[in-house]
Amino acid sequence: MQIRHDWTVDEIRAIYSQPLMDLVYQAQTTHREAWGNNDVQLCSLLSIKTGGCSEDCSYCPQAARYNTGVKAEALLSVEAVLGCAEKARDAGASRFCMGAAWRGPKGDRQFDQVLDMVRGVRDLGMEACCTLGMLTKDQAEQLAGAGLTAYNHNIDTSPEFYQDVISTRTYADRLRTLSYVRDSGVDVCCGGIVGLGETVEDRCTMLQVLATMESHPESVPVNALVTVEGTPLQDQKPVETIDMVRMIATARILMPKAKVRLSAGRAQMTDDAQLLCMMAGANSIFFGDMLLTTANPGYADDMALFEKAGIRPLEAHAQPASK
Ligand code: SAM
Ligand code: DTB
Ligand code: SF4
Repeated sequence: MQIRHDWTVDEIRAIYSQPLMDLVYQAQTTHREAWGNNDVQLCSLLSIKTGGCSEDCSYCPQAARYNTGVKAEALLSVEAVLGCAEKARDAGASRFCMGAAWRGPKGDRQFDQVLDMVRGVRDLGMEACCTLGMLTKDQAEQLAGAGLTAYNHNIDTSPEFYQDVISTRTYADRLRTLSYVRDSGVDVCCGGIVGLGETVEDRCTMLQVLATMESHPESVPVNALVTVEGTPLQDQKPVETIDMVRMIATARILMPKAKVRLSAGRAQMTDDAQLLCMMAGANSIFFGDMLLTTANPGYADDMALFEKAGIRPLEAHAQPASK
């Protein structure tokens, strides 16, 4: 199948805004052609370093400057993290994602600990993913050397809206880290958030940034804003299901071979809404009771949903069917 990297915002807006049934049909058709199955990747997410972050991302409960009730904690030990990873593997996770509330890794000692975590997760037979904030070229290469499968670093929204959401770093900073990750040979996991107060134009522009990268990200997380009291975005109105479906379907059509992840916000959605997102092309989720600091649906509920819908977990290192 033809993979395009020259999408215009006009084309993307036309896809995003078409009648919902046509959009879902197009997305589902693309999904079947690219993936040849309806398996869904199960990723386990662990906060290895919680709270106390120096950045001012206006959605985030972990920014030190907002009073959200999230306490700053130290980096977890390698043993503690690998214990969680083993449990996640036994529960069916094929990917283990480790998140740190950092602007970027600082200090060699802590970074070395993270490298040990990555090696340990790979030794357990799982894919390993990290999200540690901004990286230097050297850090990206060291993560690659430790066997990291993917690095998560979101652009969150459009370049135009970005500075309304975050002031302590720039869009260019984000893109630089992403290029270091790409060049290191580690897979890129990059997406954004719906519900920050952005326009449809911002959403389409964000998707254009992703879909015109020289290589599309291997994973595209689509998060629905989880409103947390104490953050500047605490009073945003809940994201409508139809907006998540449009965003996921459009991402699927533009980037057929990416794993499109229905990420934050599932705990606030009904089962039916989640299934609609999967029908629109989402083929990855975080499972387990917690995201980083907020709730996720329970394990038993997720397994019951998969069972009822006949959805199987995607195997580790699965590739799209069409080359
Ligand atoms: N500190 C690192 C960074 O910002 O890159 C890694 C962790 S950060 C929590 C990872 C991503 O989680 C953010 O880029 C954002 O897209 C998402 N996120 C954080 N808080 C969220 C919220 N309240 N609702 C939805 N997504 C959120
Ligand atoms: C991503 O795109 N979503 C995840 C993961 N990457 C690291 C994080 C969601 C965080 C939701 C808010 C919280 O639990 O703190
Ligand atoms: Fe820090 Fe990441 Fe939260 Fe921003 S999103 S405040 S960088 S933890």
